[in-house]
Amino acid sequence: MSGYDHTQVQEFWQWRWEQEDVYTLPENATDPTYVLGMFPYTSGSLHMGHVRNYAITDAIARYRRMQDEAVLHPMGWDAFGLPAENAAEERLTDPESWTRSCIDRMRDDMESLGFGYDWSREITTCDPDYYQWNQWLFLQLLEEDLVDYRGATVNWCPDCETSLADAQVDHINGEEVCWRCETPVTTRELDQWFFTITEYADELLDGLDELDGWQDSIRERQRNWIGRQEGWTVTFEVPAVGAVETFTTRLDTIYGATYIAVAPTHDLAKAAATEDPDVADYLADPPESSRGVKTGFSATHPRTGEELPVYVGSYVLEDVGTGAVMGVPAHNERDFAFARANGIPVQRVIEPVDGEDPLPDEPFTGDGMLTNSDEYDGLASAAARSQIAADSESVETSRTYRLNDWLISRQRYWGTPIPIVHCADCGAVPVPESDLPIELPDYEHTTGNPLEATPDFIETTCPECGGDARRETDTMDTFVDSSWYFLRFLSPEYEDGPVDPDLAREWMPIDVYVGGEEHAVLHLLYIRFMTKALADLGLLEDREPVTTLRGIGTVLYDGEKMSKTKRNVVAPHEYGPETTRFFVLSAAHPTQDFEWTAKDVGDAYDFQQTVYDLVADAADRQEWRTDRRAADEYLERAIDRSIVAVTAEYDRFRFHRVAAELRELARLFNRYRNYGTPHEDVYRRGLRALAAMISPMTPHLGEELWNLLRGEGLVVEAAWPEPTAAVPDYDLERTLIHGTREDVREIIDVVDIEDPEQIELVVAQDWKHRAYEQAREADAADAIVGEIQAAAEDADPDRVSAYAGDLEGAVPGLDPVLAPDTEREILTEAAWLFEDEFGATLTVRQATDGEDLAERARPGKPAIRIE
Ligand code: ANZ
Ligand code: ZN
Repeated sequence: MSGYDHTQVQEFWQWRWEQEDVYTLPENATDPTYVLGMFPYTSGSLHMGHVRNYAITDAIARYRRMQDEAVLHPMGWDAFGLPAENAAEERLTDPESWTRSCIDRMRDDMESLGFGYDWSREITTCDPDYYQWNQWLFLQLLEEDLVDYRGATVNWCPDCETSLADAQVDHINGEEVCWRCETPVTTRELDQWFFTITEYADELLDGLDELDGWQDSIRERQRNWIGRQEGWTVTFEVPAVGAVETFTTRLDTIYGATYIAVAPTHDLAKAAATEDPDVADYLADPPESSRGVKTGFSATHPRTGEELPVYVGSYVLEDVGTGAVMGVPAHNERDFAFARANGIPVQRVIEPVDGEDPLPDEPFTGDGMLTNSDEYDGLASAAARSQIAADSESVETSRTYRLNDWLISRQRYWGTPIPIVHCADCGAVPVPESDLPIELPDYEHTTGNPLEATPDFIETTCPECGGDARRETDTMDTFVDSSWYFLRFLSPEYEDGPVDPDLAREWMPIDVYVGGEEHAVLHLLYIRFMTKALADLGLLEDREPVTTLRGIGTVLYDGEKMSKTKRNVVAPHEYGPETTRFFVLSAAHPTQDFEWTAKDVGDAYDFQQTVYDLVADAADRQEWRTDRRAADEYLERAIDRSIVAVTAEYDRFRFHRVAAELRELARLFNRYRNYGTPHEDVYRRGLRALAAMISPMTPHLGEELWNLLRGEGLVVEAAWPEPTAAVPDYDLERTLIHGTREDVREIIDVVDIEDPEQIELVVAQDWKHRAYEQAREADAADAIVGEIQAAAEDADPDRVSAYAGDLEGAVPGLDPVLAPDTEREILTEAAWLFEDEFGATLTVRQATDGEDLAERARPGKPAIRIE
């Protein structure tokens, strides 16, 4: 028998798949199952995280195809982005050439791994054919008022020389750093383009409740990111200047407000700075500490009429609430620290109700009972909030969000040009649709934004007045490219819009979307936003893009994430592509992190060899049996049980459990063929089922096995195996067999039986089963004795009440068991396993009252005698 030659087998089957065109989804397919892995950023070659991600989607796609579903399983390239520019600078090439060579390498990697993609739908975001639709979408959103152009303080990475969205700022050791290069982030004031995603804040938040197919952890992170807070705005008049609006969630503390504080970028702060150099200094370099600066303004307390000092405080965030707060030092930690640092009085207005007095030196931040609050004294916090709101004209209920508008401007070359022209007379003018795409010019090696250094690109005429104008040099955040790419896969050639609306109606949403947990917030929020916006444009019907989402864990090496910078990368090919695939799938639940170990990879390799040997042996076999024996009945049922179990595990994406099931099945086959001459039909069916069930995880091996077994056609197109008989209680059957074999082993071991000859299994009497079922259905222990006695009235009352007493202690929580006949049948079929393992003959019978084994037999746990 020859060994399994991975390389040869892989090349051959890849060629066959291509020849048969098995992965191309016909354009007229009705409602295919859409399986998508987050498309890769084109950074070089595939890493282990990619392999894991795409092995999962590929297994799902193959499994669903064998379930007779049409499957859409495409792949493409997230090809724009800053690293391409950096790489181009380092290697003296240009971003496009570098990106294209990465794509070629990654596509080769994917093909050698045997991922079954419909390559006819391949998309690349740096193709003008693709990014023209970014520009088109920008114009549509602009028309819908979902685009804003405004001066804003932006996070700035001095190293990448570009602005960063909030979510691209990482926090390392309390410092804000760039997500790409970890350079500390500074700020800049720039005119910027935004998508006003905040318009959808409520829908983005509320919609999460309906997304049952998403992990709770991801939904929770989105909720926190959107950060909706219900509260009130309270307006304080500022004589001579106007008014200041503050946002609070604790209106009940209003009588404790002893000052007003505004963010350094607040209008009031700017106004104060023009008159007061101290304030101007403060704004120029706002401190990290609680130190504030007092302005000359005062604000009138809307309830007491008192004049409160107005401060500028860097702890007040410009983009939270209104960028201004009423300071209540007695009941808020940050306000307390600020009051301390700036000599502001503290006024207590809430008493704790549980009697515990707060320390005099600490704020009390809980709800309680009002004091020092005029007519509201004695009210509880919650009641006081609604009462004060109802009584005060200057108070409005209000919601605020942590979510900000999506800043899409990047001051870089390698991205989609924003289709805008700046005209001295007409302002920012959108480029007419007919002029799209605005293509990127050739790359210039410069510092800063290469587009600024390309006069041919910049100099243009105004679409409105025809005068001289300047092209916008900002390009779009690459998250714009990926916010709708899943739609382009439906109709990659469509020319009248980003997607054919008829196909979108039928094929969307994505049925299963799989990707790294690091995208739990940004990317997944942006695709949800874009879907809703496109629905409002009339292009889509669905308002959510993804039905079932799986975020996947990380592959670790020595406890650390495998990554290029850590130099602990194992290339997918080191152990052979299919072994790598099988290993990453069988190592852990998809959402779990797991450790790469050479031993586990070796096991994955060996298992493929084992399965191959089993099948090759059967293919060569001359001698078969045709009469059916108990062992064959057992095998038949065990195969059915495996099919049911494996199917359930695939449905839940638990590939590691599939692998465990298949290992067990292979062990059983091995035992069976060593036990005696196999029954041809039963054994061949089992091996074919094994080949089919392993093929979503190891497709090349699957084809090879299928071929050896003379299966019809290709396994990738074969039907998923079906059980011959229903096995609703397959797990009970297994528990019974495993448990009983375990018990026999233990007895032989404990009693130290040298050479067992006879094993007798005695199944519990019918009345015990009936009593057991009564007890199992009872939700409480009391009163079951009577019911049990009624259920077992044909049996000896003393025995019944003794058994009822036993059961009473175990209610509730009795495990389900098989009916006595089934129990006997299953054990009888398993007799050969006992004989094989223990070298003894096995008999199975039911207990009769009076014999001593009958006392010990329990439903699901036969009495055992060994001689
Ligand atoms: C008065 C007050 C009294 C507040 C009190 C709290 C407790 P949390 O605390 O997370 O629920 N706030 C509002 N806008 C802010 C801004 N731009 N920068 C910093 N802080 C701001 O968030 C709500 C509270 O955060 C608000 O309620 C406000 O302080 C503060 F005993 O108002 B509170
Ligand atoms: Zn003009």
